[in-house]
Amino acid sequence: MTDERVTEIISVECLRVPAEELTPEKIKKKTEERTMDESSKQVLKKTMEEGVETAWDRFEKQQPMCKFCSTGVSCQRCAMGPCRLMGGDRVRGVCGADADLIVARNLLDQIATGAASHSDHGREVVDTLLKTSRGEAPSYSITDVPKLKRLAKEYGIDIERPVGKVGEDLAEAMLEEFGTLKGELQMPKRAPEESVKIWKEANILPRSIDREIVESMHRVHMGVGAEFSDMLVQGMRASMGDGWGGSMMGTEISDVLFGTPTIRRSKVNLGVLKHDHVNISLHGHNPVLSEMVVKAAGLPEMQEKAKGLGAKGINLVGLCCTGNELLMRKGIHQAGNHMDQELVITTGALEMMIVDYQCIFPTLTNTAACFHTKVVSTSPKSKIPGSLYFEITPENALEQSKHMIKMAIENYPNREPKRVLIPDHPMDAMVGFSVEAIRDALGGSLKPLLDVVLSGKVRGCAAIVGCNNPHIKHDFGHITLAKELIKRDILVVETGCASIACAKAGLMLPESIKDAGKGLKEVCGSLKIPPVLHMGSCVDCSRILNLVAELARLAGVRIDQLPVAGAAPEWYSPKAVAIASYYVGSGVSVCLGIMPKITGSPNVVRFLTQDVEAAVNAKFWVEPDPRKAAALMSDHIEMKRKDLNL
Ligand code: SF4
Ligand code: MSK
Repeated sequence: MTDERVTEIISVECLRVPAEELTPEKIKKKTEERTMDESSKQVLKKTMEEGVETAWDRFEKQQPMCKFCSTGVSCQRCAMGPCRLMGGDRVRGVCGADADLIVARNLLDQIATGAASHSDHGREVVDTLLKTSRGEAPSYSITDVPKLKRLAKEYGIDIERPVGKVGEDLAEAMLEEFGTLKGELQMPKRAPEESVKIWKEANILPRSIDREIVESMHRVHMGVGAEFSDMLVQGMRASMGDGWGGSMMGTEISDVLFGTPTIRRSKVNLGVLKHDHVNISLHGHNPVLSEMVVKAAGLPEMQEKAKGLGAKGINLVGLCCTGNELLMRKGIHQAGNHMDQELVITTGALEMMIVDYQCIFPTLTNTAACFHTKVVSTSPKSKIPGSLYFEITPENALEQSKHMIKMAIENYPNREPKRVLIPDHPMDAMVGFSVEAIRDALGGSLKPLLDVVLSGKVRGCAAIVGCNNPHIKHDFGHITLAKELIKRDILVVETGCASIACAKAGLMLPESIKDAGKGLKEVCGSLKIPPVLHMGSCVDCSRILNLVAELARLAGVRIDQLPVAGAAPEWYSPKAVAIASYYVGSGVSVCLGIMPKITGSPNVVRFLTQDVEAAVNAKFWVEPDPRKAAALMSDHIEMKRKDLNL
């Protein structure tokens, strides 16, 4: 390593499973059982033929999973334990905690983790705005000035001043809200007053972003929170600080810095890799890094260097939510979602995977060690053993990106053409449906959308969000649920890995209206848009909050009165738990496809699936069968319509 900015942490080995145990029949069967996506199937088959270990293999090795952990009744919160509630006369931990408390504490811990992850990401984005506005990060610029001014106005900032000054004041006002002494956040005020009133009464209006997360961690300490329902309410308050605070800041300020997404065409699935290009994938969540990598890759000197080593150019592809950010704003092709991350490397055609943070398997470097791929980690929060490490800050991001790209180009001659498998037929997709883009497509207001819902042509809207999880066949939950909902004339909006699943299945093409019900077909057909709209990454679940807030205001009702519902059919992440909690807190009922680890406490289950409704007019359902989930959501939407006399 000649460059001092590059550190190779340690070397790691290729992890292998004994390929000889698998007959062609077994490989075929496993492939069909594991994924629904045709491009993923081809490469997944290759992993088994070559014996490259994947998360599916590790999932199999973990079976049977611990029943105490699966039901949430294990605790290792203190040194008197660990404790497991085994039934009989062993129904309390050493400290005396019962199942209700242990389950509620574990769930609160998860929500706080999810809220912290999103909000820390949001803070980094706002910090980049601050440095950009002060001229300390010259590679970045403020791209959407009108949006900056709209936000500044919302925060009571004088906008009749130079853009840099407005940006600086807005960034400071937002950063202050992470630990504000005001006792409230600004952006929940976007919701109808009547909704905010309910949140106040339910005690779930966040006092600051960090405070709710810290208090959650305090409450889970042994000997603090002892009342399980109090713990769950605190979880909802912390999640509201994420949805209407940290995540919303992440989304809004990413738009200010990098541009508000507009409707555009792109391509998705593992077939977006190219045989004759240097392939680099960008994986994780934060666009602060990836935007600079895109900039650096476009420099003529980089393209020339690639050509000098026999490639036709540089092909950047996205993965997971960093990919979603680039797809929405720049139309950068998307290679796949969560369960595709090892498969991208297994194509044998990837020169470099650059990661920021969240949802990155710590064994990606082991997968890369089976091929010529280099993995580069970039955040001090997320160093990965076996990766190269280029620390990225707003001040150095462009320079560091140039170094990374040079290394990726130099790795191109190391590709082994005989081991390359790039699936054919990348799928086209229409993406970029920010609230602003939807409004523009409708002629400047969301009123036409509200009108078709009120008239009944469109029965309502459903958000499908969240991850992949080997507990369920890859992409099956997302695709099946979306198809079932559009058939029932329900418009679907999506973020995160759910959106990539449906894009890979062709549901984000205007032509997919053929699968929609009559009313939705007519509405989407006249607008030439798909019945499943791509709204971005996981932090962009806040775009969906903005959408429902605006629709509710236009209709003159509360959010919980709208004919809408949410779903996370394949969730795995604590961030998804936080998202589901802030949707329910905001008044949107949510159907989970995977049971959270709460069944050890019937009281916690009852609270979340029934009692919470009395406070916030929304609740959770859990339904692993996406067809049944669609029926549940559709019935709920029809009930809301009836309540509004529609
Ligand atoms: Fe056991 Fe209580 Fe300690 Fe948990 S907090 S490990 S239940 S003693
Ligand atoms: S990447 S949080 S697996 S959506 Fe946002 Fe996908 Fe879930 Fe990560």
